[in-house]
Amino acid sequence: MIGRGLASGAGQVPVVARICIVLIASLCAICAGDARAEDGHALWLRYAPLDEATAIAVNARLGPPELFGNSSPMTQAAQSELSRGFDAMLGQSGRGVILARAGQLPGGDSGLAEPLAGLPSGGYRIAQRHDGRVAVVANDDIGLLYGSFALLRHVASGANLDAIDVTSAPALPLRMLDHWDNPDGFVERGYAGRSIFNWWLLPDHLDPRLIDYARANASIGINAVVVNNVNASALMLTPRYIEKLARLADAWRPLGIRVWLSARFSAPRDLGGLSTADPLDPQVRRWWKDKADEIYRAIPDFGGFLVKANSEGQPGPQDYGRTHADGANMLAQALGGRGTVIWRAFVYASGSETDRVKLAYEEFKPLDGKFASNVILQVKNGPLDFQPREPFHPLFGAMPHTRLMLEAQITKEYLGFATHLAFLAPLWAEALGADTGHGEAGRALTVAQTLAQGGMAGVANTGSDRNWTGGHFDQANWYAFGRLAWNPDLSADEIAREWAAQTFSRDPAFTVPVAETMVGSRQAVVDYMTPLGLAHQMGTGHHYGPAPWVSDLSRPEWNPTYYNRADKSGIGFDRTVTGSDALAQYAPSVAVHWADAATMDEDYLLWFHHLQWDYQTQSGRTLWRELVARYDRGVAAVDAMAAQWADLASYVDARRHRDVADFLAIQKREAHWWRDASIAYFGAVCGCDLPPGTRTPAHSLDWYEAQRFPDAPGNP
Ligand code: BDP
Repeated sequence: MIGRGLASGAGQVPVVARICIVLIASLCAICAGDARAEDGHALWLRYAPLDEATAIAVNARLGPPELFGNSSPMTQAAQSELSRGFDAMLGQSGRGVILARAGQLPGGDSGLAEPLAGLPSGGYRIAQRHDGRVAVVANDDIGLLYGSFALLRHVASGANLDAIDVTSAPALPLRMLDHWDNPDGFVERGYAGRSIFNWWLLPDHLDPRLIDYARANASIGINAVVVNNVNASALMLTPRYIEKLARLADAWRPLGIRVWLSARFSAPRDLGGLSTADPLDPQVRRWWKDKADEIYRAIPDFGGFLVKANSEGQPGPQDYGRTHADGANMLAQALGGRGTVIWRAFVYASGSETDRVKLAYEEFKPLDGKFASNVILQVKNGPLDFQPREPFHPLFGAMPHTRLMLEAQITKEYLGFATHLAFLAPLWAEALGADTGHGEAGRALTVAQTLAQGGMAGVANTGSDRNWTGGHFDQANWYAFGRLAWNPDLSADEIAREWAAQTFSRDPAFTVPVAETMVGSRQAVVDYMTPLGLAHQMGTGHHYGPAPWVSDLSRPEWNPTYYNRADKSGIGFDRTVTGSDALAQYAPSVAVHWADAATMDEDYLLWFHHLQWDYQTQSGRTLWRELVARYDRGVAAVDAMAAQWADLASYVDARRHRDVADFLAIQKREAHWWRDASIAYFGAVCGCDLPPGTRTPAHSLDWYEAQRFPDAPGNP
């Protein structure tokens, strides 16, 4: 009401008086540290006012907000978001949009619903009615919610509504965030402060941030949240925590988000007092069934369990001589038709001198077809571990009788934490668009297509930092994850542009160059950290900074030297038939592209091949010189990003501009450090001189090797 009064009365107040009111209001806002000041908290939902011409054009397509049919908590959430967004963007309240369920459109508009026939849940159409006004139409209420957010996104990105006609539906059923948050508030691999979940105060107090978090998720189509770490505490399954979780589930339901739990496989022992957690033991099965019943009594739409089993010390069915399928199916039976088990494929055995990247395939491929219908296998995008670049995981396409989910990491454990600007949409798009080579009759079968019965999970990058994600540009990764899980065909550039327009400025003089930089930023990280297909060269435990020399860790596959295999004669991991033959896990039509070092995409060169230092790469340079050139290219790209950002100061509010500039300065320093330390080490190993004209590392190799960071964040 206050907003409406000010807006409608404004016309009667003399101009000078209006200017004074605005000035006084701004001063008060500054003095009071106004929460509306730009600190990044509003994410891409900040709904900045439109310029006058666009506001008039948009306004012409709106009318009094209206809902055809009965209201529900979900349609109320949609309507409240529409008012919030349009009030802020148009500077006045009262105008809005018609929301209509397909069957409830008035006669003259019934054709609007035609394209919705057969669309999956959540699909919507935004189009003009017979009178020119805009309507959001959907088969279900969640579609109305998503359509409302899509309409706001459309307008907030700077487009007008004159010819709008958009029909869209989610490509993948599950679009999930996985939080690696512990009950005590620590976030494993978190770089944005403590957990957003204050379990201690739940269920009595629900932080309003958790509603904003759910709005942000709903705005990009995320519909599932695993609230706790895969390295799970059994505490989360106790009655006390189920009550807390129920409060969260109630709060998020109107925004279309279901809660899920990471389940500790040994819970029947840890909590139930049983002597075993053997999945074939009747008492164990009973315990899980009772636990599931207890959860569903409190949370009727509970999503299900995510399980990390027999991996990195976690308990699992193999502790009892059972298979992963035995474990997953036991939990699936406990949930029954009510929910789903998501079983992680991220496993690797200790001690063996085989190739770690082969292990998940070896373990799970034989189990194809053995999982219950409510089990989904969750596979990381690549076969190693969320590296800056990896080939896609060979399990995609190789498990035709198993529902699959792709796991991506939004938090940047291996890409410079929250401080490096690395837009991950290109990384995910690369994986999603890869042809697995398992299509029928020579047709392509992309990784994204193999997820049609599963979905995509992203390890969340949120925390208690005011801007949620530590770095402002890290918000773009949360955003891009949701957008790609909704539509894996979206281009990274498109996502970057719409995000930048909503988050910073709609001016194409800003969005175009910024999107271009964002799209190139991931390759920059690859170049200054792990060029030419190198992987896992990060510092021990915390994974901060370069450590290609580390070779003394107890498990062979924890050592960077295991992956770079650099010695006097050459560098790289031979995964061809003369080496580990991991290549054979891919379909022949795919493997052939990586088999020949001379013709392959050199971004994967040292992932698949061990080559002499004087091997001639496709540029004509020797391998050593090419490596140095790639490190230099990465460093130069970061220098250019920092310079570009300085030039764009006039488009961004001072505080966020400074925040980003500070982080870019850190990234610049660390990119140089990565390059210098890596060149110092590899140069020493091969006994190679620096190519002429190349900058000498700032310090000695000893200096780089002596760096220690026991205080690096996110390390359990
Ligand atoms: C690794 C992380 C570790 C996770 C593990 C996983 O370093 O903290 O627990 O992945 O995905 O990348 O289970």
